[in-house]
Amino acid sequence: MKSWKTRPVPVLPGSMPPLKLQETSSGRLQPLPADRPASLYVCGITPYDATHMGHAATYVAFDLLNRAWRDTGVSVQYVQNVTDVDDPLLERAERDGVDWRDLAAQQTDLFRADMEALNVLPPNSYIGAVEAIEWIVPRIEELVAGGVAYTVPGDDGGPAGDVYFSVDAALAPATGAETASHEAHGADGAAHEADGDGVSGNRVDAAWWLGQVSRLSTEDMLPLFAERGGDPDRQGKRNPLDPLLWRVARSGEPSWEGGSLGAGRPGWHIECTVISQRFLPSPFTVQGGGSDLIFPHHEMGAGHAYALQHVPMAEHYAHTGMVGLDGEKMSKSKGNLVLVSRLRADGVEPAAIRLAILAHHYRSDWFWTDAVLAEAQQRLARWRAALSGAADGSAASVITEVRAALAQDLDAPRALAALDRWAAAATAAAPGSTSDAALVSDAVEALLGVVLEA
Ligand code: 5CA
Ligand code: ZN
Repeated sequence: MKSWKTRPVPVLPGSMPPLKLQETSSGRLQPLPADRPASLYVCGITPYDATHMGHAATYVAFDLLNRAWRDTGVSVQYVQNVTDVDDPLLERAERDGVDWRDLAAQQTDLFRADMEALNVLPPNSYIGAVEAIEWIVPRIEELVAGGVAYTVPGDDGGPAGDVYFSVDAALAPATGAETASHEAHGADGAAHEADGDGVSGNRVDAAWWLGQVSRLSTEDMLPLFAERGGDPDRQGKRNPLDPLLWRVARSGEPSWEGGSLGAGRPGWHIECTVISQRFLPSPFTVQGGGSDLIFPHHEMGAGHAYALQHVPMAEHYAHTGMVGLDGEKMSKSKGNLVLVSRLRADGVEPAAIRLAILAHHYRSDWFWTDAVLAEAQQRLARWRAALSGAADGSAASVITEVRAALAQDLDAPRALAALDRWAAAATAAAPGSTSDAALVSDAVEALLGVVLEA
C-alpha cells in the first residue's frame, strides 16, 4: 500500500545520546542498540473511526522514537500494518450499509492525510492485511504441520475448519522446544533468561511462554482475551486462550483462497507476525502499539513468531498510554471520539494538535480536553514569537536539553519545559539572533516534529 508524504527532516549539528526506552515486560528502562540499524513495527489502524486522538497519540509517540533514533545516527526500518479486513470493520460496514472495502479505503486515506498533517514520518512499508493473506496462508500451514495449530469441528458457533493456535503445544518438544529450553528466553528476548519460567530440565512445560510479554497470570488473561477479540467459549478449542489463526469462509463474509486451509480469512495476531517477519529482521528491535495491545495481541503475536522461527519476535516491547475523553478510554466501541480530521476541518492547526499530545508522557493515560488544546495553541504562539527574539548562543544548550529528555524514555514534557524556558528568555532578549532562531526551529521540527516556520 502507498504510505504518505513527508517533509524533509532538518539535519542538526551534533547528535542525540544513546536512547533508553521502557520495556513493557520488564517494566524497566532499557538501552536501545545504537551501533546497528534499528527496526520498528507499530501496529496500525483498523480502518474505521480513524484517526481519533488515541490513535494520533500512539503514532506521534513512535514518531518521536523514530526521530530520536535517526538523530542518534542509526537508520530505522519502519513497518506498519492496516487491519483492512477483520470482524469489527465488517460489522461497522454492515451497520452503516457500506461496502467494507470502500469503508477501509476511505478511512485509510483519511488516516494518511491526518498522519501527513501531523508530520508523522511514514513507514518504509505500509502493508494491508488483505495484501498479506498470500504470505500468511503458508505460515499457518507450517504451524498446522508442526502440530501447534489445529482445526475445530463445526458447531453453533461456526462451520468446521477454523484453525486455532495451541498455546499449550506451542514450543512443545516436537516444534523446537530443545532450542527454546537451551536458550530459555521469552518472547521478549533474553531479558528474562534468569527467570527460567516453566523450563524444567530439557523440556519446556506447556505454555511456558504465555505471559512473557504481558506478565499476566492466566486468570487475568481470560477476561481480557474475551474483551479484545478472543473467543474463549468456542466449542472444540483445546484451551480457551487459543487464538484464531484462520476463519473458514462463511456466507456473506469475504474470503480468500487458503490452500490446504480452505477458503477463509486470517486471524488478527498472525497478520502482524507475518508482516513483521517478512519485512524486518527476526527479532526486530521494537514492537509498538497502545497498551490495549499488550494482551492478547502482542503476547499471541510473539507466540506465533516464536513457533515459526524459534527466535523472539522483537527485542523490546513498548506501549503507549490510553487517551480518554470525558472520563473514559477513547474508543470506537464507546463512540467518545475526538477526530483529528474534525479538528483540522474546524481550522485547528496540526502543529497545535501535535503539541497537545506531546505535553503528556507517552506512557501515561490522559484525557483530551479543550483546555489541553488551548494550552498547546498558546505554547505554539509563544515559541513562534520567541523565534524573533532568540538570545545569542541560546540554541545549543536548549537543543542539548531536548535531546537529553528524549533520550530518557522519550520524555517529551521535559523537552517542552526546556523549550518553554528558552522561549521565556528569548522573548525578553528581543531583537534576537537569527542563527539561534533557525537552529531551534530546526531542532523543534527534527526532534519533535512540530513545524514552527512555514
Ligand atoms: N489494527 C489493530 C492493531 S494490529 C488495532 O488495534 N487497530 S486500532 O485502530 O484499534 O488501533 C490503532 C492503534 O491505536 C493501536 O496501536 C492501538 O493500541 C492505539 N489506540 C487505540 N485506542 C487508543 C487510545 N484511546 N489511546 C491511545 N492509543 C490507542
Ligand atoms: Zn498488530
